[in-house]
Amino acid sequence: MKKFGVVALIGRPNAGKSTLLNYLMKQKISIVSDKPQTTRNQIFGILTEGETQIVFVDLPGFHKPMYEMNKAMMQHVYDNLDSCDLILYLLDASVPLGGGETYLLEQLKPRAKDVIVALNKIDSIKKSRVLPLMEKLSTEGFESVLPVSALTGDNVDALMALIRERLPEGEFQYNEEDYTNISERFYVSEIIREKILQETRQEIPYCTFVDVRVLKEEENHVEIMADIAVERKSQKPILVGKQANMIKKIRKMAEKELTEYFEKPVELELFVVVKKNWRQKPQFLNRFNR
Ligand SMILES: Nc1nc2c(ncn2[C@@H]2O[C@H](COP(=O)(O)OP(=O)(O)OP(=O)(O)O)[C@@H](O)[C@H]2O)c(=O)[nH]1
Ligand SMILES: [Mg+2]
Repeated sequence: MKKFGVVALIGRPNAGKSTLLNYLMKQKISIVSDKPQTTRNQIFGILTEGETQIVFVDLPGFHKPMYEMNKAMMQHVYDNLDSCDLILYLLDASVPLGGGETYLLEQLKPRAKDVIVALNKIDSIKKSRVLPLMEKLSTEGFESVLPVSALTGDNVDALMALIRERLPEGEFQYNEEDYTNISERFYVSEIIREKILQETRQEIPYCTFVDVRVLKEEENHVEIMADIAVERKSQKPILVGKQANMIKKIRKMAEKELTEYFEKPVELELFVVVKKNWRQKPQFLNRFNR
């Protein structure tokens, strides 16, 4: 008897959804950073093991949208909440329960029976904090609650067992060798964006957008040219840095990781361009399948 199901990863920004996706998939699919709102699209990790196929959908963190871009991000969340078979709700147990989290909990209550709650980051907290949280969630109607660490993998096996058990019966919807919905070009743009997120601060991580214009894989090397768009002229010198130090560092870091990914030397050229207020223009989003 085959099982197939779509599991949506829902949670506040920074809860560890992408970290967990990568852990479950045993490979990097989705970028991670210590800044909120890292993930902007819906990114599938398709896990086929024996008679079971699970589509984990990594999603943007649940937040109040201020720009058109953020509205599109939240639309992915709502679409998946409606259509998925199971909701894997990641709650960062290392920070106090805030207003945003409580709001999200309320949104999930009507589907509480389809929700598995993963109390994440237990590697960084005292055990005594977990029990009261579990009790609170259970009084709110969430029956399946598991403390985990997406970073160390602690208890993730138990989480997987629970997911498998709750998965509906059904035929596989993807080929067994498929493991994601994103294109190589999109992955490359995300790796570059990850380095920007790691290296820059204040508004720069949020106002940048990466567009890979050239991706040419030759026999012995890979040539990549990418634009990094910022929203205003004044942001350009910040991203470039003194004597171009910032952009050079971003390039080196991305080149290193992409060289490992392609298993051959990568030459990366980055161009910082201004695309005025692009976050208000939805056409810049959803380019991940080309
Ligand atoms: N200590 C600890 N840190 C974690 C754990 N899981 C994730 N993190 C860290 O939390 C931060 C956010 O992780 P992400 O996986 O990017 O979080 P996300 O939920 O995908 O965030 P958005 O894409 O912004 O919604 C990163 O610095 C991770 O290293 C965990 O189990 N323990
Ligand atoms: Mg993420």
